[in-house]
Amino acid sequence: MHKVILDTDPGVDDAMALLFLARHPEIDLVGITTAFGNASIETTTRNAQYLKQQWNISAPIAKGSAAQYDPGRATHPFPAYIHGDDGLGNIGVPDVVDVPLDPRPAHQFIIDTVKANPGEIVLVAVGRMTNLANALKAAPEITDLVKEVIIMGGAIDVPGNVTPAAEANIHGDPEAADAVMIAPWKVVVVGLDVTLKTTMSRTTLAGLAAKGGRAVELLDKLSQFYIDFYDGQVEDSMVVHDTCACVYLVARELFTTRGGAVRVLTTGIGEGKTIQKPDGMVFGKSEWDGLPSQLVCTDVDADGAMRLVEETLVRQ
Ligand SMILES: [Ca+2]
Repeated sequence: MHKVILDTDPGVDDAMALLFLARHPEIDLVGITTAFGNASIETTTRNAQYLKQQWNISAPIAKGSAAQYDPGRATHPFPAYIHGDDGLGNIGVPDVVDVPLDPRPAHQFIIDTVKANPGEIVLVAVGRMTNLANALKAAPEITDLVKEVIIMGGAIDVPGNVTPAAEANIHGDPEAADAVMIAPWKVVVVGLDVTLKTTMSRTTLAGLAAKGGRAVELLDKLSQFYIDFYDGQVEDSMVVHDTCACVYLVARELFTTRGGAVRVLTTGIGEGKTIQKPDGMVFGKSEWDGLPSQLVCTDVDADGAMRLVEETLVRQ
């Protein structure tokens, strides 16, 4: 059984990831921590509460930071044109959802849960890395206690999606992402190199909704706005970014990986770019030297991954 904390900014593709984790039989979702990114922290937290309520998810929710890791960094505008003004495809989520929050801030929830389950917790982070970096800063000893960190973010050998250099989750808080990459724990980077290959068509999603009950019907409804956005890139389909990272957790044999230290550029025109120094390649002295070797995903069996996603979403 994989004990997982999902750090998330719901977010349409976050919603699918949450349902995947909740329905996969080998995953024990022990906590949900919220990040800002697809929308404000108020909105993403309310959305997590709404999805927990609608999907009867037992895991507690802890609200994340409203500010970047580096307090001097200005916030980028939220991408309402991708996820809707409400962050869930403009389906009319109530302003207030009566689901209690854990009293602790997200980073403290992460620290306490990791310390209570030494060596067992996998952190799956599918938003900006702010909460993970705050947890590292407050309790650096957790690096010895976390089993693995799997992130959706970055673009290693491919262009970014918010600039030619940078992917959105990294670009939104680059100092936080760099802190996560260089910490002495095991990080797996599931970035655009692979997530752009995992897509789900509107027709497939509708078919899943027809056999997956009310939970998948809601997922289908809230995904329509996002599919409309992605229609220019992949015909009548959505890119399954965040769920792709969750697939790695249970089916890593579907992925090709490469080891090596990873750094994130925090200034200049490449701000938010993720760069790996592949293990075994020889360079001159660099800012990658002596840092932990992390795994980046360079390829995926997309058909196999999407079969697993489809099977899992319709489990009752
Ligand atoms: Ca996300």
